[in-house]
Amino acid sequence: MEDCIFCKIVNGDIPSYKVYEDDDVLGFLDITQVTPGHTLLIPKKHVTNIFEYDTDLATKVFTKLPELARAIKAINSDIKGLNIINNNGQIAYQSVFHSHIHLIPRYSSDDDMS
Ligand code: DGP
Repeated sequence: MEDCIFCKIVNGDIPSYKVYEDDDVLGFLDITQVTPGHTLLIPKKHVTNIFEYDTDLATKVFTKLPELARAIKAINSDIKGLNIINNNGQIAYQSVFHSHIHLIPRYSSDDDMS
């Protein structure tokens, strides 16, 4: 897709800090960093959101989550948890219309429940 920011990242036309890559997916740091290590996992193939996935693509993308989650957690012993968020459609707060999954590490310092 010509005007898609994430397609440009996949193609190397826009720089990104890559944390994971294989033939089907790319993981890179989110530009806004809700917490340090906030990562986006995307299919390299342009699909707008979950409504355009077929089973094969869903398998290729979503099965990578546990491995990527563990890799992010292993970076820093202060990471105690992880939010996984996937917004689909403008009404659901999707702002970039190339499907992406947020992995947001949660640190001991995030704990306001004590
Ligand atoms: P969402 O609201 O779920 O569609 O999240 C889109 C995310 O994409 C948002 O957290 C910021 C991130 N983002 C937007 N443009 C860029 C960019 O050019 N580079 C990177 N690394 N992230 C981007």
